[in-house]
Amino acid sequence: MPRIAHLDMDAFYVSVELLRRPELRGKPVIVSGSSPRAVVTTATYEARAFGVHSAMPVSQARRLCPAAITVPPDFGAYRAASQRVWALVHEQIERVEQVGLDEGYLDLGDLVAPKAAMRRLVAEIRARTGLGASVGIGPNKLVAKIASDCEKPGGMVALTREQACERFASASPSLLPGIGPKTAERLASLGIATIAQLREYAAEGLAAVFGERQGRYLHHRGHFEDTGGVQTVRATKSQSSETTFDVDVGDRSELERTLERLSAGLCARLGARGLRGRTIGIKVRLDDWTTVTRARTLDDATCAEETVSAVARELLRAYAPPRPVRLLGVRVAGFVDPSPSGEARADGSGGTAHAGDDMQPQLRLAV
Ligand code: TTP
Ligand code: MG
Repeated sequence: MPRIAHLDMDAFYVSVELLRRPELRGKPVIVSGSSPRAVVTTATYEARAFGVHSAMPVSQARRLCPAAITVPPDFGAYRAASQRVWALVHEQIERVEQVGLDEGYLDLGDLVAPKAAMRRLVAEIRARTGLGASVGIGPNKLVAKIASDCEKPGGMVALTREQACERFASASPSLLPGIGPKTAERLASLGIATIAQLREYAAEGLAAVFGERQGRYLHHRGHFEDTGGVQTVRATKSQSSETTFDVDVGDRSELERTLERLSAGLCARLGARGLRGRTIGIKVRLDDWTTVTRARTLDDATCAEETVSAVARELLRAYAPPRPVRLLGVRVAGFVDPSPSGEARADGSGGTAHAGDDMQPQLRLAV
């Protein structure tokens, strides 16, 4: 009996843009920044028909679809639209785990007609916000997530675990969240190119190659098994801030100035949320995409800009990037007193914390 729904807004950022630019409806539109390295955050389905997709460099999108109209991102508008959408969801469903601005899991409990209820919810969202959504319903989060994606836009798909196994038997294992390109490659080298082959592969064989834990995880994924429930409280584990340079930077003092700027923004956000952490880290991506992280744990938790900035600088000096730097980030983790006044409500009253939500667009954009 299906009980969990995954709701994901259709072409979210660009659909929000179309609300105030109705003349662009039906046209290929992409939302992206303007730097030389900007990537597509999202595109209308009309642009996707040309092969344009999220995370693609804008230059490539232009080649594929010269007629595409580019709109700059407005994260404030996306956040506001997201809040309107999720307020509507909360009106109808008690247990909700919002995962990002545009997606989340809904615990349907013992609703008698879950699909009809979800149709009503999607219609309500469309009527009240003008935005479309797709919903997948399944016995667990994994099935629900895959189901919400498979008939976009406007999808409404309910599947049992067995139906999911059958429907996606010939799909690549990388369709499954949690199986990235590297894992997919290693699976392929074992002769596992489809989800059915993953399912049929002996669990011990996977454990021998991937280790006990990951082997078991992959085995379960292949069977569309997932034991994680809908989490209504998400603890903030870390906060970070990062930036991609328009041109790779080799100059140490410029890198250090950037760390200072990132630390200042990050600490302001931590302070506003009442968060203090003991672990301070940096992330450095070189021009050849080598990505290195370094962290240090202090005796006392902090959200002080001078401390975070100083530790970040020391970590950078100790690493001494051997090549020009493409991306630089600062992170604070190991919070001592998690969000006493923040959005995470520990009383189970159904509040969702949107830890890092406001970071997500920038992080994604920073690719
Ligand atoms: P998605 O739900 O992945 O994409 P989407 O809503 O645009 O399209 P659909 O769900 O119909 O396939 O992501 C939600 C938003 O997150 C998206 O509108 C823009 C942003 N985003 C990025 O900024 N970069 C990315 O690489 C991705 C995948 C999304
Ligand atoms: Mg979406």
